[in-house]
Amino acid sequence: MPFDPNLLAHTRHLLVFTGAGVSAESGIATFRDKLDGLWARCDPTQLASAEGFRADPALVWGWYQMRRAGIARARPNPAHLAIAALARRVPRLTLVTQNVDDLHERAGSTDVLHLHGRLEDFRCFTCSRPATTAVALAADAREGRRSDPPCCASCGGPLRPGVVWFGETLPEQVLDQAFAAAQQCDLLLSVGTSGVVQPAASIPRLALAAGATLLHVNPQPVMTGHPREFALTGNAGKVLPELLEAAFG
Ligand code: BV8
Ligand code: ZN
Repeated sequence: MPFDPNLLAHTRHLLVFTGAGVSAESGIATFRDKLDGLWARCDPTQLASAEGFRADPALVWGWYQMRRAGIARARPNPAHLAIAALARRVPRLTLVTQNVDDLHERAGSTDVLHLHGRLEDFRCFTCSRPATTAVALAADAREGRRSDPPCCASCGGPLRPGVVWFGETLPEQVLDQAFAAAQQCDLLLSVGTSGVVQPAASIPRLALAAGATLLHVNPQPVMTGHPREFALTGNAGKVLPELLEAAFG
């Protein structure tokens, strides 16, 4: 049965849950996409880990520098803009993202809950003291190469990106807010996620269990067969504007 856009038009509390796919049409590679260049033979779950950083800080820091440069060049795409527009059309919207880029914010979304942190935050790997972006970016920003991380001003340890690495716990307060929204929303719009990474991937299931309707937007099949689960198959940059048009005219 197709999704009824009236469910979006009449939602009381909409939870929008996004993954790497929402930034794909901005040119940002997803975690499913093959890595290239220096990192072609690397496993992203290794690179995005404390072990990976400890083993080769310059390789991991260089990977984040390259990703940061790509995000700085990228622009929000129509999917980000449609999600920002939704906040002006529904009574209550909670935006939870697994992404570490700032494209939702640059599209106009506010109060974005970043489950996996943000690329533009930095802290010391040794003493966890926060570091300013300026210090971190002053480091050699040659793209696509190994690059030694800058040193912490107070203990001399290497700086790391303020993201949640595999094997690290998610920010508790953010996760609690996301779980609470999953329990309270009546519609969860899941955009561009493969639903592989835990515990983030449990959020849509939590919403379904609490009685919400779940709508996926993804070019790939992601349905799990629940009666209140629907999918719009296609790229978010095309599907979301069409969905808003169908729901709000
Ligand atoms: C933790 C920041 C435990 C870094 C990221 C069960 C319970 C708990 C943990 C685990 C568990 N099972 C396994 C684990 C361990 C692990 C995990 O989930 N591993 C996976 C690989 C199986 N989880 C963790 O380690 C988490 N930590 O639970 O700690 C713990 C407990 C106690 C004490 C200590 C520790 C931490 C996970 C966070 C990792 N950090 N990001 C960085 O970015 O560098 S996750 C990273 O991968 C991304 O942020 C993103 O969230 C994720 C990739 O997922 P997606 O966003 O879905 O992207 P993906 O590429 O997979 O899919 C893209 C989708 O888009 C596709 O479906 C595609 O079809 C679609 N698409 C493409 N184009 C478009 C599109 N859709 C729409 N439009 C398009 N145009
Ligand atoms: Zn330090």
